[in-house]
Amino acid sequence: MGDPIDAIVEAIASTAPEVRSGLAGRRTYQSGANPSGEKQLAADVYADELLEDRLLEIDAVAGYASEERESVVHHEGRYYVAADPLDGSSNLKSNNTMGTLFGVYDEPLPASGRDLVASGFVLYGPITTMVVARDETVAEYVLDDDGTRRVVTEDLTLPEEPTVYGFGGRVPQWTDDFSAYVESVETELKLRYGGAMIGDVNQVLTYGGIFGYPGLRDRPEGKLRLLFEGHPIAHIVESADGASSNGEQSLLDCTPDRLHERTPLFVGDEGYIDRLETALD
Ligand code: AFP
Repeated sequence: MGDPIDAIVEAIASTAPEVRSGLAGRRTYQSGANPSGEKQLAADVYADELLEDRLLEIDAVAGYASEERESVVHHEGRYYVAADPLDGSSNLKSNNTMGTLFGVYDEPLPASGRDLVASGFVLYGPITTMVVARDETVAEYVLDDDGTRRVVTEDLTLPEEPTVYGFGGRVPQWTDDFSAYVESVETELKLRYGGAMIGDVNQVLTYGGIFGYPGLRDRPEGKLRLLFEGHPIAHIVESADGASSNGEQSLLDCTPDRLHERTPLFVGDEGYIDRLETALD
């Protein structure tokens, strides 16, 4: 039997051409909402069902959970996959970047970030790329239309010189401490915020810097989901010699009580993350 984690990564890579070709006809909202109360695009549900089908075909997959469904679908196996099938799907209407984000856990869900054995994302930009983190190494691939994965960077690490930043949430909703921190950052770095975390974090992986979605005045828990967004993106950035935080500690040291639990989320250059934690202390 081949490497089960590689089989999981390959299954996700192989859905990419079908997801991409299925987007144009699925830009309308379905009735109903996901467990976080957000409207679901037809594309969200389509990508979710495709991932479920492909992943549950793999013997080693013991469970599949996603941002678009209430609970874990259980199966015989060892690894649990948690996914955000279409991160940034509200960008589909305006034809901007989106992606698929996933984490592979070695424990039943919800689990700690330290139980991740692999993570990654597929980025639907001008081209389709895939980033995979495993064994403290991050690799970047280009995905061809037939789903073939070609490695372009074998050991991706954050550039030493940070150049970009991006923070979510409306400015009046930022706490005073966070606003003061951003005032210092914006004098040093260039703004890059596109509304899809995967696209914005790929800016940070490529040019160095920091991305975050803070806790807000009326929503101290923030917007993004710890299991489906926080853990995998933290695992990728920390494996690329960067850092992550919920404002106090690494996101990988956080264990959600509920599947769809939200968290403040920050990833990027270690120096900027340290300064953030000091500012919010
Ligand atoms: P959607 O998947 O609903 O488009 O949300 C995208 C996202 O989860 C994350 O990718 C973005 O960083 C963030 O939300 C954007 O939130 P704002 O629309 O509040 O900027």
